[in-house]
Amino acid sequence: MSSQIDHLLSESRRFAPPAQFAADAVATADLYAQAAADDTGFWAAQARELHWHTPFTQVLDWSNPPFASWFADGELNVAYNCLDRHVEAGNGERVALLWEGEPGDSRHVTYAELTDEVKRLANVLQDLGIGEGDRVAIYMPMIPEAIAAMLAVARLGAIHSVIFGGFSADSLRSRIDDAGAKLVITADGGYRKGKVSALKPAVDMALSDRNGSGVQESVEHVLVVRRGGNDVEWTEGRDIWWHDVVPQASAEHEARAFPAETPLFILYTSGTTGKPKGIMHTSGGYLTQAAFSNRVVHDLHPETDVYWCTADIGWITGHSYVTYGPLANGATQVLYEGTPDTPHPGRWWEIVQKYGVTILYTAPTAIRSFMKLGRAIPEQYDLSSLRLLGSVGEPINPEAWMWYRKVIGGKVAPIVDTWWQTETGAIMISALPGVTETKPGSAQVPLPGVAVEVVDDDGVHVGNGNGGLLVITRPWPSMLRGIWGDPERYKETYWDKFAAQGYYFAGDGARLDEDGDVWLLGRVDDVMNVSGHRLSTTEIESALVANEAVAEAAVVGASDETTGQAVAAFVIIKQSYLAAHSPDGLAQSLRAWVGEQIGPIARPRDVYIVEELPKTRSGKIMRRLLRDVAEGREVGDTTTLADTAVMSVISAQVR
Ligand code: 6R9
Repeated sequence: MSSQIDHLLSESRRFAPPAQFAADAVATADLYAQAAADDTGFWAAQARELHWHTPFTQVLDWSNPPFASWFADGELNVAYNCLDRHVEAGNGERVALLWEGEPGDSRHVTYAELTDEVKRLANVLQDLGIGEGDRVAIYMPMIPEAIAAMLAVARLGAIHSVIFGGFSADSLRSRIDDAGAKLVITADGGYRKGKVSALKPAVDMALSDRNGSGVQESVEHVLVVRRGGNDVEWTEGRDIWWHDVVPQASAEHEARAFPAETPLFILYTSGTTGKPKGIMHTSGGYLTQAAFSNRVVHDLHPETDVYWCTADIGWITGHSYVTYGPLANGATQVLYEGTPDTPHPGRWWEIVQKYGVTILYTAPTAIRSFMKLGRAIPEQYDLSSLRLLGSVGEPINPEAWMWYRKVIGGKVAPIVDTWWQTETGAIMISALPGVTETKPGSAQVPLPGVAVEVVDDDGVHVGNGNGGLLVITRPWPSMLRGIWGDPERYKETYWDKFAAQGYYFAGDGARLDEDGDVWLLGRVDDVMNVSGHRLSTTEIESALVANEAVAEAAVVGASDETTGQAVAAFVIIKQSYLAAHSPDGLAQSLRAWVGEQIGPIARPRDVYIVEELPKTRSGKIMRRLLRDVAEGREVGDTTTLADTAVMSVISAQVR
């Protein structure tokens, strides 16, 4: 690992932005100086780019750390900022969404049309009893109605919880329960990989009395968009078709002003324990930083750019850089429903060509899978419209970075490698295109107004040339305001480790190179990153152990050429099952089981059936040793194991 890092850190290639790009860039070098002189004043100026029904006079209140409030006496409406104000400014005819369905159907939705739809929907939601502070679960494919749903909830001062469409009924239920959602907005199904993938049945199952766990109680209604055309069951009185109520509703709806700290959404993310954390974000600070970062990092010129962020709205990237940032800025963006390789492997590049996409923001895992397929596929399309490329979700290796630049970016487009988290709400570390010389593999520098450090275990700054833990040393507007229903866990997870210094602990390892640029080294806890999606080892272990054949399980993230990390599971099978089933059959059925329990994304790449697991004397599983095995390496130091022979047994079994 360390020789690999040294190799990375000796990366000496630098890429200056093209002169014309720099001349026209949204970001300027003096942003750094302004923010350094007065960071709260800097954020206040960014916040004033939004429309405030009641202007704020307070900026940051950090008198009760780690609970921050920003712009607290100001009032705004998030949906008004994303919609009505663009229409009122005369930009109603500008296209907001260039939507492309997977089968090839398409729709263009202007700002005026989207505003109209959101107003109607807001009236419908209000009639269903949704108001300030109520929670609404959204479980939808990537269709314009999904964006409208988020904005209509926000318009009412209610709180959305978007649940990724790939999650199972169980995951859906636990998230609905934790938030106490009153309403679920879903679709019959959406297109994925060439066929309709049903969504409504998962909602039905989540709300039914399965396993004797009782009928789900908080949900009163399910609002269903027809998209897939698949057959669905119907619960009279509870279920409502969108097309039966939304088009008929009034398009008059006044956006009320809400205090800046009104909760906007909860988004569940994996933690180190099995139970997902409901990360909570509020309105004014979040929208300020999402919009600002989207402008300067993506060099967004809303009048001329065609922007495309490929993330699903089920992830934070979809919240900040599909829904809120771009719409607050009045951008025109592509929204694509399906998978990158359906119906053919050039699908994305066909979309770039069709719409003349100028800014593309995607994940390293996607870039690596295109790399594997070869440059001949993108080379069949005209990608010359692309002028800026972005990367998010995991470290991008220099090889993939260079391929992205050459093959997709025509050897000229700057690449921004953006580090941030569900918790940070917005991009925290990235080059500013047009200002920063970029460096393949490094996320580089904190954004203006953002303060990060790399520290050792005692919170002491390590200095250039050294590695340690990434921390954020000053509060920022889009920081999470807590974990839904669990303020103690919020403190414990993010603030206790460096309580003396008052630093936010991100959970990532990092190094500073000789120039002081930041290189991210991955999670230091038991969270995996598979294709840019965070998965907790513990959550998958719990799912495995819940299978009747399994005695014990340990899960690790093993490096994978395409997905960054892949799930590798080591399981001990109960004797009775071992006798009656083949190991291959067991491994297959456990992979499927995890897929059903959590979702296909969590399905292990490898399931190794073993007799024992490596444990320390205190009973902690040493996952680092299992990672060595899963990555085909020489097994490391085993001296702290209770039984030092166990690793040779495991290695022999795995081979
Ligand atoms: C936005 C998002 C957060 C974790 C984060 C880190 C990893 C994200 C990265 C990156 C290296 C980057 N991560 N961006 N690592 N370079 N540019 O992905 O949020 O799903 O909460 O994941 O992803 O490990 O801590 P989230």
